[in-house]
Amino acid sequence: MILLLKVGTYPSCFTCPPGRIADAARLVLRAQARRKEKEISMKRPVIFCTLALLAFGMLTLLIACGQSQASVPQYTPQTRDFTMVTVPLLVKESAATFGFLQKDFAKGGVLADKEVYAFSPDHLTVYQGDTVNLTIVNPEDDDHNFTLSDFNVAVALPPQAVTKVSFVANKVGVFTFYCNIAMHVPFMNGQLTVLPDSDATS
Ligand SMILES: [Cu+2]
Repeated sequence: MILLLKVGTYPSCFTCPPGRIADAARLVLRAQARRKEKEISMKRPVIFCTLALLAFGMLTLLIACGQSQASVPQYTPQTRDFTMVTVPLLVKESAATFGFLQKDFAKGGVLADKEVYAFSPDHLTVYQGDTVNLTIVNPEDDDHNFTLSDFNVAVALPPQAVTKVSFVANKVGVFTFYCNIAMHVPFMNGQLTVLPDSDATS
């Protein structure tokens, strides 16, 4: 009895003509296609907005870069003139005034085989690209020299004479200049500071 009822529930499945089945299949496919179209049409504005935002971001970045490059003024290198002098600070002659130097200059003393001289001024500051003109006065009766190895500068400073030297400060940094006469090392030195040219315009 139960079997008969079940079979009786689906009599039409076995009696549908093939044309109707094809129509039903077409309807299902069409419905699926419509659903896909709907999904795509719903996603389209999101994709468009994302692309628009990306394009806007890139454009803003390009404009900002262009403006920052355009707004940085270029530094025009200058000519910097300095006058320096060599100065005796604690030398053998000073012992007549400062008695303690007798012991300092003696063998085993803190200034044995040394004398203390200086450049004045001993700090120079320029910008990268500047031409540095130095006029160095040596008023003493001792020989000195001005050595700035980083810029290939090495000039003798004869006694009681004025010596001129020029170079281009073409690299940034802090560089030491000195007199390399053994008796004057390590006391007779100074520093040249070369600032980046961008510092001059900021
Ligand atoms: Cu010297």
